[in-house]
Amino acid sequence: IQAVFQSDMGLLLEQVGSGKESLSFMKRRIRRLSAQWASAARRLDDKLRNHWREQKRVLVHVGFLTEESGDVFSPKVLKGGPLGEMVQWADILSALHVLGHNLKISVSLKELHGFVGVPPGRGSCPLTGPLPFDLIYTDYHGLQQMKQHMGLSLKKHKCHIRVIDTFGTEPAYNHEEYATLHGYRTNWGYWKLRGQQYMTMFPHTPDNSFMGFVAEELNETERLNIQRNKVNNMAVVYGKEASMWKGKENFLTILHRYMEIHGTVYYETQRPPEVPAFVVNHGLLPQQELQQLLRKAKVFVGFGFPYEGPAPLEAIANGCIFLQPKFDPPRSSLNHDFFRGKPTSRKVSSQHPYAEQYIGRPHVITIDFNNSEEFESTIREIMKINVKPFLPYEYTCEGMLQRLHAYIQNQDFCSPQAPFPPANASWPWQNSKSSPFRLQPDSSVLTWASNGSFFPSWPPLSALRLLASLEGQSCVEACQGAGLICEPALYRFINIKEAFSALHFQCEGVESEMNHLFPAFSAEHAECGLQQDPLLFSCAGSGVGYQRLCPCRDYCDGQVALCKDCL
Ligand code: U2F
Repeated sequence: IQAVFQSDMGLLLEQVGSGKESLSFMKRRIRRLSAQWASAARRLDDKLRNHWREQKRVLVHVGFLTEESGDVFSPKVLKGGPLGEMVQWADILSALHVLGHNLKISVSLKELHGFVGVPPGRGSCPLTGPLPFDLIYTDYHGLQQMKQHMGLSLKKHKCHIRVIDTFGTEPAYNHEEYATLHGYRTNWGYWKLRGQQYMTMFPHTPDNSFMGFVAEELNETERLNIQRNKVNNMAVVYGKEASMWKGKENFLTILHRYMEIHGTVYYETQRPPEVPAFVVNHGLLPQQELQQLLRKAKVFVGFGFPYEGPAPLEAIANGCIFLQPKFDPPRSSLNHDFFRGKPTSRKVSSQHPYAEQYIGRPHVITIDFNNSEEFESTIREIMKINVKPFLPYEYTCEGMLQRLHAYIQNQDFCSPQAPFPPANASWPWQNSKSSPFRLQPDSSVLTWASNGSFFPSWPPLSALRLLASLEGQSCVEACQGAGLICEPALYRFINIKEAFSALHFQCEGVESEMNHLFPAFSAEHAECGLQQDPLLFSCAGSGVGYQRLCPCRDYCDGQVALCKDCL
């Protein structure tokens, strides 16, 4: 069946159900953004004119909202607790619905049982017949529940699953035996899904797929009005929970010398002691009213927590400058409590690395907050500069629809992934002994010699750009350095001896090993290491003495998840 764009949200709102604050929050959001989704759908429909879009049977099981997982988020919706996750799930549901897929939603075990055909009751009764869904979107809690309640059959149906995973999961943590042997074991990882079955909130690591969410979009009149009505000396502080303000008196005092400070901190009866008297505290606001406040404010100030939430994008979209602290040294699961136990060793360089790296000045200013003079001079600078509202395309409704559409129609984790050459095979797909790579004129990057169209692959092989990292560098960094992005789906094409010779590495020996840094060249013994287990292909990761082989690709302006040949 062909999927048809759907702009009426009525059916979706019915399906979401009620009875929980979290569901009401999501429904309010779906309603509020419905016009924006509808016009995005029209635009994308125009662009995709001739594309056949297969309608998929989709189950969305939101594990963290189930009573069985403790549902710690719902009671905090009106009290300053995390809303980012709900923002994202509301947008995922909206996007799937608008794309016209056949959607079922579950927020309890009972509903899950109903949908996957397992009768409610005690014990686990494995699903034996075919899975009645093409795709299942869930989270780590939901995955656990499905394992318990679908029993062994989960293994059989694993390739249909997508895990919404805020901070991301790196391949070394995802591979159970490898993680256990090499110290990457956590409470979350070890499911042995393909890395790109995990979908993140920001494009954290290319090892995962970037799902994202959306922010409010403005029309031309609104943009002009915002720019006209900006209040130069008005600041909003990022942080809806009093604890996020703790110990910040110093900055607040400096900021207050120049600006009127507003906050949206939740409180019950009295002003929380962490929030000084000179701050205009509005209490936790509905999303819509927060937007109004951001439209007037000149600057949105982060004090270090929460990490990587949606609010800074909303602020920037409403014409604020986002001022945030740099983390030096960067924080990660290796050195910081909040990230400890998360299945990634990604280094978080500031409160919001996406804002820092993908948006940057003039919309985002990242500085050392320990330096009060720099903080103060930056405030003065901010009062002088004018910025326009800005929203990266990937965070617009059209951008999210385009990306999700591309994933749904192209990502396939169920078919066997040929070709994966055995360690000692030489270039196996052509009769010629010559290298499959060619150096493009004026470039240090190798590209695939033939057009590659005869290898089923998405992203297509034509997007592949091969390069070697510097010693001790990850492929994330190496590709970035060349203005490209690492593409794990293309590793299987470069895990061959010929890739080393194309890059002029002289291998004294070639070995094949389970090592998340491989394929890589080890300078010490001039050893070339090939990857033995495709599950360990990883863009993240670096090791002293290793120069890694990296499959990079280009990306569309404002849509890093998609290469230029991807659509
Ligand atoms: C992040 O979670 P948070 O929910 O704390 O992230 P924020 O960026 O603060 O805001 C999320 C939403 O809350 C809304 C605002 C944002 O869309 O419009 N909001 C509001 O409705 N009223 C207000 O007065 C203030 C904000 C992240 F998203 C999570 O994944 C992490 O778990 C968490 C911890 O790092 O940070």
